[in-house]
Formats: sequence, structure tokens, C-alpha cells
Amino acid sequence: MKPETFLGLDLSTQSLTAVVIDSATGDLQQTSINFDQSYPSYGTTGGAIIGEDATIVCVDPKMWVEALDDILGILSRKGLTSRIAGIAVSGQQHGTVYLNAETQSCLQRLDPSRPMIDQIGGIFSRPASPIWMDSSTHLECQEITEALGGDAQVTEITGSIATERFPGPQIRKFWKNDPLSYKKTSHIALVSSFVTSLLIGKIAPLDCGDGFGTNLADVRTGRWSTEALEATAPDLSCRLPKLIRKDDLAGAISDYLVRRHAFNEDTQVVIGTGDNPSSLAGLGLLGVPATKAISLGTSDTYFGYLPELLRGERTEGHIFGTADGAYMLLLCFKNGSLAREAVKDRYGLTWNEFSDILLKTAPGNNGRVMLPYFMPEITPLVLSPQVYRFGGLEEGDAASNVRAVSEGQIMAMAHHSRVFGKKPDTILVTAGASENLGLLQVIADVFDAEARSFEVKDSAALGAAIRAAKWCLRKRGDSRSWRTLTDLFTSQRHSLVARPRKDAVRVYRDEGGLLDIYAACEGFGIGKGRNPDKDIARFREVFS
Ligand code: XUL
Repeated sequence: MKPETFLGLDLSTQSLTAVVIDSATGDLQQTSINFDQSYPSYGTTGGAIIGEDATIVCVDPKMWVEALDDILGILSRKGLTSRIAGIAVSGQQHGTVYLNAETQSCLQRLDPSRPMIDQIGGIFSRPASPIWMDSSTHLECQEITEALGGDAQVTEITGSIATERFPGPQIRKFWKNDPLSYKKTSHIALVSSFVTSLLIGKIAPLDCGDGFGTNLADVRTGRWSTEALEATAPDLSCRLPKLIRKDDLAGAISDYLVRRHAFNEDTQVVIGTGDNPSSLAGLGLLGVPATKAISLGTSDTYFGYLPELLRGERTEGHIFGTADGAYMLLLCFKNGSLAREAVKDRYGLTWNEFSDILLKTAPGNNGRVMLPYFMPEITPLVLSPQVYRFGGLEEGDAASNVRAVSEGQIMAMAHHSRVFGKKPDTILVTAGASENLGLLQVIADVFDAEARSFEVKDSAALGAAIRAAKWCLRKRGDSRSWRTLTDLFTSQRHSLVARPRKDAVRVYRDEGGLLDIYAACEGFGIGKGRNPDKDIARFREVFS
């Protein structure tokens, strides 16, 4: 039978998910492996190892290798692999994998009768991969910024200010702290290109979706930036993968995987990308700038499509590339689901009870606001974790804390997303917490926009499968659009919708409303503003 299905693999923070789609029938099958549960010997919590110094967060990349071999084994035992025509990878962004000169030859000599992990232990020149949750490179960010001439210059070239979790500052720190291991490193991969390399049995290129989130590429040209590379570490260019502007072929699947997991030898592997650019494709938002997306996963992200680069100075938000060769803008909040979970668990609630509280309590929380920095935060930058409570928010009051953590998170998004300009009319909500109707209602009210949960929970894995499908189908002369492909896998499914409620919108968005109070609290919390108590008192007079 002609291979007709497409596989998307999403290696996210906590799990590896495989989505297999059939472009003829619209069928979709999904399987996941949770890292903490399946690989306890790697000692991860939530898929990561958080150091005593909470700014240091890493993973042993061998865990990802095991997970890949295992998930492909599951697909093979289900009889799915032989029909797969194309594969693409979505990876948690910014994580780096350090590989030595043996890598390529080792990947080509793998024996299909043995697990991958037993044969490739020797390719790593650094045992730990720093991941996106790491924020230990503040000093290196300052050094890079100074070398490039300031925040505005770094943003103009690389699309973001020098950012702690990005590969540039991470590589600089590695080179400074361990120059010998840096010397032994022949290839530096990102998570998406690393997993793609394992699929094709050779060093894979990197796409601009992930490549722009490095502080190393020039977003204006789509090439590695000589200035940024020089500001980062010596002889870096020969260690980085080839940078590719938009969807393209990475290579054919390796012989090892054909024989080990019964893939068809014609299976094509399309270039991988980061989980957020992949989600953008999966959500059907390529070419659709008016609708924005919120992903409520381990990290919360707010993102949208940009047909062209933003003009003017900016220090917030990150520019990444997209599968169609354009751009997206993204804000990332580290205290996402783990912060919500900390509050839920503190009061012994279920997710349904959490959602019910949000649906039953009053928007605005009578001026009680939380800044939920349970761990270091990315937006705004907070390196020492601390939970701030304002307006007399008592720690013992479960309902007020549930509302405060949710409003605090969503208002942070609304406040910082002003960098996008016009507010959206519709927001698609994806990832784990998108099933939570209470959170959807807070999003709708704070943004004054319809909030709609996305039908497929892992839009990043779906996006990867769609990227594989789009590339392979185009080669066969089938030019179905991104939107048509997404609709094929989503339009029959159920989705939750929350519409903005006029009175609630006023509480947040009128002058002196809770969004203004949030801005004052955040300014005070990060040491850049005055005490917000008087503003909160005025808010209560007007809105309570
Ligand atoms: C985005 C970011 C996270 C990771 C993990 O900049 O750091 O969203 O991609 O999902």
C-alpha cells in the first residue's frame, strides 16, 4: 500500500508525543510518553533537573534518545510505521545538545538489533543539555549586549534582546566555564535538529523557527550573524548546523530506523522546528495575523503570525521564523502550568474545582493581585523566585488565590502583548490547560476577545505532522493550503468557547481597572515602580 500517513513528533518539556495523520481520511492518532514516569533513572521533575540554584535547569539528552526509540517502537508495534510517508519534529525551543566529532559516523553504524541508547552514549561532548527553563546566563547576556552595542542593536540583529535561555548566552557560558569540552564539541544542535539528526542518521540542518531563537542568527537575512557569533564564542560558525529559511527536506529516514522499526525506506524527514513555530502551523495560523494563540503548557506562551518584521525599537517579545518563510512574535512566561498546579495542590483542589472557582468568583478579585513567580520568571525578567500578593490577598484564602494566580498570568500576557499592537478578536488556546473553561473565561474577559480551545491538545505535534504532510504533498503536486490541512484534522472535533462579558471587560480594561493595577503591581514587584496600594484602593471605590 502507498505510504499515505504523516508523523509529527513533539519533544516538549514533560513528554514526547507522536501524532499520526492521514491526509486522505482526516484520521488522527496520538501517543505520548511522559519522561518522569517512564525514565525515573534520569531524575527529572516535570521533565527537567532544576539545580539547587533554581536558575540552572538541564536534562541528560540520553533520556530523549531513549524516548524516541521507545515511541517509534510503540508506533511500529501498532503497525503504523510502514505507511508513514513523511515525518517532522517539533522540539522545546532553545535547548542545546553538544556533540563530538564521532557523531556522524556513530549514527551511520547503528545496529538495528540493538537500542539506539546502547550505541550512542559516546557522542556527547557535554553530558547535560541546558533547556529553555535555564536562566543562569545573565552575565553572558550582559557581555553579549555590550559587545553588540546595546539592547536595541541585539534586537535589531537577532530578533530578541540577549536572553538567558537562548543558545548564544548558553554557549558563551559553556565556552567560558569548560573551554576544553567546548573544543571537543564539533556540533551544537538544538532539540529539534538533534531529534531530526537521530531520524536521518546524520547532522540535520536547523530551521529559522528555532534558529531565530538563539541570539545568533540575523533575522533580516536568515543567516548566522557574524557579529553575534563573534560576541558569543570563538570558532562557533563551524559548530552550528546549516540554517534553513523555511520548510525543506532534512533527509531520508535512516537505514537503522527502517530496519529497527519497520519504516518504509522512502519515508522523508522534513526539517524540524521549535514547539511554538510548530504550534502556529498546527493551529492553522500561518498567514493569519489577526488571530492570536495562547499555549497553556509547562510554559505559557502568547504568539501570532507576522507577515514582516516589526519596525521600531523593542525590548520585549521574540521573533522566530515560520514554515512559510515569514515571522512570528512570541512572549514566553515560565510560571505557566507549574504555578497553576502549585496553587491547585496547595488547596487540595481538582482541576474541575479550580475551573468552577474561576466561573463563580467575581472578575477583578476585589483588587487582590498575585505575581506568581514560583520560579524565576522570563516575562518580566525575575531571577530570584518570589510570590507577591497585593490588596490583602491572604495565603489561606483558596478561592482568591485561584483567581489571583489565573488573573495574574493572563493579565501579564495582556500587558506585555501590547508590543503586538492591535488586540486580537479571537484567541486560540492550546496545550494542557486549554480544557479549563474557567481559564478560557478569564482570557476572554481580560482580552475582550473570544477565547476558543483548540480541538487537538498537542497543536505542536499536529503542526509537525502537518509540516511533514505539506512538504510531501507539495512534492506530489497536491497544493492544499495550510488551513485546509489543519481543518481536515480539527473541524469535526469539539472545542470550548468563552465569549467576553461586558461587565467583566470593564473591570479589567477601563481606566484604573485591574490591568492598570496589574501593571503597577508588576512595576513594584520588579523594583521599577511605586507601591500600588493607593491605586488598589481607588480600584475598589470604582469597581467593587
Ligand atoms: C519559548 C520558550 C518555551 C519553550 C518550551 O521561547 O522558551 O515556550 O519552547 O516549550
